[in-house]
Amino acid sequence: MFNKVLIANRGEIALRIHRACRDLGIASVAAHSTADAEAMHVRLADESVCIGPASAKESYLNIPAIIAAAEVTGADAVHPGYGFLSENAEFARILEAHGLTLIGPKAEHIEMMGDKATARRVLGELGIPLVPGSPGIVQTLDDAVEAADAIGYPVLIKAVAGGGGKGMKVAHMREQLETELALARREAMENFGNDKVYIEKYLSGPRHIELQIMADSFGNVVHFGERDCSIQRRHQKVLEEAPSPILSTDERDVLFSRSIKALTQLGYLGAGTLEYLFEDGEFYFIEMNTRIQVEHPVTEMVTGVDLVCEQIRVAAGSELSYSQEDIHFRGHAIECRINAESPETFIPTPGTVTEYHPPGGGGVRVDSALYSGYRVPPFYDSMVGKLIVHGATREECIERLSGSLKEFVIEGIETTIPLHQNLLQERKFADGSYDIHWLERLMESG
Ligand code: MV4
Repeated sequence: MFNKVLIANRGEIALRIHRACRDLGIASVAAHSTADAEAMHVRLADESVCIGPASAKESYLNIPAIIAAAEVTGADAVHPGYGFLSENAEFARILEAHGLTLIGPKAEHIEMMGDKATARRVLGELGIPLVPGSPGIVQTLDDAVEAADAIGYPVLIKAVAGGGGKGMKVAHMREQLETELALARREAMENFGNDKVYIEKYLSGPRHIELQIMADSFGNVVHFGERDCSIQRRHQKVLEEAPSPILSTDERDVLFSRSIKALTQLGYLGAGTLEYLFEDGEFYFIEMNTRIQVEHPVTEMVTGVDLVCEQIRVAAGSELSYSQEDIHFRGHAIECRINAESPETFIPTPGTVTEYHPPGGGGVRVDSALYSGYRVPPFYDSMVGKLIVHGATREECIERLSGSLKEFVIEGIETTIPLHQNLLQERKFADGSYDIHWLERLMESG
């Protein structure tokens, strides 16, 4: 096992990683920016090193500074959390060249899944169901027309380097293809410095259902069930739940066994998430994430497994602590992402938290690095906490969640807590019949 882990992240996930290290008897090092000198995880970590100024580019994305921090503190491994360098294959290779272990997948798999067209091809070849689409990237307008005619309109043009919906354009008919192709390419170039695109059949009202998996270096791959992440706005997830309220056991079993088989054949290592769209009773793979995700706690609540501890164990070369038969699913969990934003306009609201009182009680978990007197800096993502609630049934979970939101006091800054309170009152949420566009349309109409 590692002696010391460097945490190359901030906020609630940095604190989450610190706690996992503490539970495993591993010392932690907080590598932080000047803006985060007063952060909770910096206070709690065994050591801390300032790696640069507030700008993420010069701190949390500064590879030489992070390597230097690991070397001067004698860390054996680096946990990148989510975002920042967590899916950067070059970072993975540089760590290895310095004799440091990345708590994450192999560089080759980070790279493979970072190219969405390659991920699609490889997982398709391994028997994962795909959305009908172009065989690979589309080079010319003729290629695009040919692919779109074969699969039928509407089609979606996607950037291979994509994510977050950038460089994604719908074409409803052949006449729109040239314009939308050019727009998608330009947006992809501006955002990712790569204008390669591919084409898929556009699904009009799917659910976003993802599968949590974990693999060790002995060839064992297990799954921890699915999360339904369909409640989103502008490609930002708002609320996630496990299990999905709409899946049958049969639909689950087929998907899970195929996913495990594919990742076993791939020789995958560490935590991973297979993202699927689900429409009319069918699953279609879209992307694979090679990191621990924001919403991992809902899976932890229904399985009782500490996924970050498992991630650290397998990175250190230990065997997974669970075989598939040891993983049991109990009840229902929902996570509400709490952002320092106006609940109406979603404009970020950094500033000082004057009063902080998190909810508690059985089945209630709060992952947040906030405290009374903490100043939320304006430089980073606006998510300041997650409220995760478990119940024996979905109904019990929603009741408990509603009470916990009422209990939650964050004063001095506006947060999205009222948005969640309103969301829970909606009939479409209560009956679980929403799709990925539902929240956005609700907010436009209201
Ligand atoms: C799709 C789709 C419909 N059809 N692919 C959006 C971001 C990227 N990760 C994948 N995305 C989508 N891919 C096909 N073939 C609709 C979306 C999509 C979406 C997916 C998941 C969660 C929220 C979404 C919001 C808008 C569009």
